[in-house]
Amino acid sequence: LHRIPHPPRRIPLLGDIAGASVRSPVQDSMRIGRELGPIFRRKAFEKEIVFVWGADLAAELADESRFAKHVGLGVANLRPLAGDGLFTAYNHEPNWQLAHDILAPGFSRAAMEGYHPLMLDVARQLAAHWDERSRAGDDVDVPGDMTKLTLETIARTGFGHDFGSFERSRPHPFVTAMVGALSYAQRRNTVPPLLGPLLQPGAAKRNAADRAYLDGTVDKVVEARRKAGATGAHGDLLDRMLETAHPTTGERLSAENIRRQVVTFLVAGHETTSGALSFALHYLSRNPGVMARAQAEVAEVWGDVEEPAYEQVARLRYVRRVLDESLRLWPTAPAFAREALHDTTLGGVHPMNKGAWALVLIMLLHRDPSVWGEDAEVFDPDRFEPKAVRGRPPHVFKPFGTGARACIGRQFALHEATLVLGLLLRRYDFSADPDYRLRVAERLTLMPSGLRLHLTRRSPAA
Ligand code: MNH
Repeated sequence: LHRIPHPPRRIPLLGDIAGASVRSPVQDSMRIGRELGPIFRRKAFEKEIVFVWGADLAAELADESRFAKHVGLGVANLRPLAGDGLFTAYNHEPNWQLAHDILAPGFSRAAMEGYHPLMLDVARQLAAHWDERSRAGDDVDVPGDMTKLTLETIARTGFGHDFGSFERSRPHPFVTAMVGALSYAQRRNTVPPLLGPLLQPGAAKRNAADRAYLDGTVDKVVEARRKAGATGAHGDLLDRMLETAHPTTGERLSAENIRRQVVTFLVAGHETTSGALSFALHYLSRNPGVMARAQAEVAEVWGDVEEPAYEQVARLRYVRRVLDESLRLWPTAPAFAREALHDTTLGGVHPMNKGAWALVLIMLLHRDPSVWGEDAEVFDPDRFEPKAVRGRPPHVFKPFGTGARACIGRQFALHEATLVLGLLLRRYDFSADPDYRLRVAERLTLMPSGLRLHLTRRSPAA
């Protein structure tokens, strides 16, 4: 460990807490990591974490023959809520493979085509809401509305449930409880359990209430489907969870595991996509040239059809690059942890015992100048032109994690987000308040805060 640099002012017992905030651990680490280099460590109280962001070291950690997902920190802190659900399961827990095999077909191309009409419905609901705002001359609350959209999308496509988000002026209580649970899990990374009650009295009790609310919602969703008869006719994620046996072993998910999967998918299935859409809209509003190119592409690919077909979304290559570039600068799930499968040496110099782990800071990996150039901080979707992508080494763009435990919802998120951006780009020009400075809120995930945009309706034929 002594080879790995840490911040210079280390305080006995407290660790590297000078200038650190429990509200922005990722952005603090990014600042510190830039100073200390591609591998560094930070200590909060008794807990020390090794961070990695250099492209070479991160590529080594992506080697599945040497490393695997580590369930630690924020992911482990979500275990009381998400248990052995897909995201929080330990690699060795049998329910991971079982649920993965049962649910993977729910993310096939055929499944996406099936979700497409429902995704379009939700996107149209957002457009109706934004039309109303723009007619009234009001700005729109981007993260708030993107969260309404993505929550409705996963709830309706996956579970046949309508939260009625667009009929509310305030966030749905499900979202409030989820943000509470995520923030609590994040705080527990830095504040030791014994100090928690002193620093934040009542937090544990509020967290128990948030969890109870989330569980209660899940139970109602499952109960409604059981009553309606889960005949497999919906063909959605909930039908798969309730009705489908493992293709080879015939085994099924238990009722308790289904609860954990439903809450996992309702949370993982919307929060990060909402952030990705919000950052993309931020960059579009700041880069009129990019916006114009994206609008021209939508006009070319969609023509004047009111309802884009499934394939017409996949063909929005430039819009997709806008999304990729937004996820490069602000990967909304900003870190993942990797543990050694056996004793090994990282980068030829850092010995790791079996089970030792490190956290990959995706945001800094995505800004490593040795890969992305000296202008790595600049937003430029052309970095994702096929030729440019081929010129880069593998494992340098990891917004969806890596290996067997990478994101199962990647295609779902990309299809949904591309569809929505296409629809919005066709309908509006976006402009930002010139005084707005991007601020990023952290709650395990990243979300621009206070982002509002002004909309100008484009002529419908455009
Ligand atoms: Mn998603 C795992 C990022 C959208 C469901 N997701 C991961 C991981 C990252 C990630 C990173 C790996 C975490 C780790 O190694 O510990 N996910 C994203 C991002 C978006 C996203 C940036 C949107 C943009 N995720 C979605 C959507 C769904 C989803 C949409 C569901 C519909 N993600 C999951 C699940 C896992 C996961 C489930 C856990 C997979 C596994 O371990 O088998």
